[in-house]
Amino acid sequence: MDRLDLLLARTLARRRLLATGALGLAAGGTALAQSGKFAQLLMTGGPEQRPLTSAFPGKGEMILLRNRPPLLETPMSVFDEGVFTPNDRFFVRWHWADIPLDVDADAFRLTITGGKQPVSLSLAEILKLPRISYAAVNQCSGNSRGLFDPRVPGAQWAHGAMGNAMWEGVALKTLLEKAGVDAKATAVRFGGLDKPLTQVDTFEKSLALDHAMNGEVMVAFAMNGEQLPLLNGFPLRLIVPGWYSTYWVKSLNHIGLFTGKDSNYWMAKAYQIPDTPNADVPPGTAGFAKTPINAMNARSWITSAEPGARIPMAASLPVRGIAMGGDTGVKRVEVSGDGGKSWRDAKLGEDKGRYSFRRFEAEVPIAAKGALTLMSRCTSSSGAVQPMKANWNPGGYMLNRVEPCPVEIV
Ligand SMILES: Nc1nc2c(c(=O)[nH]1)N[C@H]1C(S)=C(S)[C@@H](COP(=O)(O)O)O[C@H]1N2
Ligand SMILES: [Mo]
Repeated sequence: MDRLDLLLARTLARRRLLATGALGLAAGGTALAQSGKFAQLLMTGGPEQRPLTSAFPGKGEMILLRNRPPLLETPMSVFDEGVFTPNDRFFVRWHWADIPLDVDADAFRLTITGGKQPVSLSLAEILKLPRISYAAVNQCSGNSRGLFDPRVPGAQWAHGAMGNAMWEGVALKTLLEKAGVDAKATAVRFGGLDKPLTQVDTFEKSLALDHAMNGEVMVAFAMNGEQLPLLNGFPLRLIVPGWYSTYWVKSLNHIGLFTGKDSNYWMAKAYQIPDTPNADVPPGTAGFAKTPINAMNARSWITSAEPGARIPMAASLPVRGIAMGGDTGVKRVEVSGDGGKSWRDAKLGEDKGRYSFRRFEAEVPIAAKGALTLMSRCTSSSGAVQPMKANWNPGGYMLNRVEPCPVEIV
């Protein structure tokens, strides 16, 4: 057994343990719910809780959705601790089970084809190139899919399939210029070290040439000042700031310039959204015009209170959270303590750049004991406002409604 298999076997053993515990919970009492071994969730139709695991290499306590290929979600409490998501709590998502378990950093090469000359670069050579660095949110297209109503198939994430990091690497433009961009090229394809186990398309994504050459798209080797964790794409990954992380190809080892349309499954068939404002169609709609998913939308979450929290009565309640503008900055965050009837402006935290999370805080006055619903609403720098009503599409992409956080004042 290799290293990761051993670790995954431990995860499975632990999962069995948790399942036994869950039976205990059903039979008699709430002790286990307080043991900290489950994350509580707010999904129509459940599950109401999911097991937490610390068994994956380089990862602390994560919400376990699937062992292999791994789907690990960040608990919401992590986002309350700072504007950046620590590497060991950063979510993990792979499509195919044959993921890199070990990478020989000396033998590794990044190849670039389709340019004026083929290029093959070692990590040592890449580390000598001019560097760029910025903060950016990495968010799965299907983040919050488990909250779709009616429900849709796909990974049933709550809100933790996202994270914010300070990325450092080389501008893709610098690398493409090394290869020499042919006048005929119109797009750039990206592939990594992971492989499907059957005869299906490898996970590859592509970007239009002008997007790839914008000087911001990055081939990153560092995240929050450290090398990338293996599960987050060591040694190199693509960063496409402002766009969903399906484009952020991990363990990137091949870049290809090409002409024409990309017919790979992952561009032509998967990750298609309705070509409507905010990818929104009435539930059940079929046969609409589609387009590949692209830029993210504005979102915000209250992180200082979990849904269902019991909070002691006081004149006012301090509320904290995080917001993102999508592919632009955060202009404004408002907070409500009455389920969206009235709003007050929150104070914004330090601006870490347009692609970063931005923290916010506010004081919500409390009139009386009892149930109340906290909410936050982000307005992006380009004026987009989070909708009160959820957008819907059959892929479960781009949910960004104002999230209710029901609490009990006692
Ligand atoms: N090589 C490779 N890169 C990939 C994927 C993959 O399956 N293989 N999944 C993508 C998707 S859909 C997501 S959400 C992000 C997840 O990034 P993370 O695991 O670092 O959080 O990686 C993207 N890059
Ligand atoms: Mo994703």
